Amino acid sequence: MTRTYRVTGMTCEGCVRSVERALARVAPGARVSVDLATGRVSIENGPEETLVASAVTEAGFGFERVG
Ligand SMILES: [Cu+2]
Repeated sequence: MTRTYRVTGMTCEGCVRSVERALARVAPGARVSVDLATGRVSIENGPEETLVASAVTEAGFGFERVG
């Protein structure tokens, strides 16, 4: 199953990589895609939302649930 979130505060590819790295730590088996322009983050087979949210916010970015 795929869940979509919005991550705020990303301004460059370095931010994208920071988010990807943070998510890889909590979701090693998940397929993660991060779109810099929209802030959309899709996670296939990821962990529960609270883990995603804390990984993103601990990396210094904002987290919003989408849908
Ligand atoms: Cu950046």
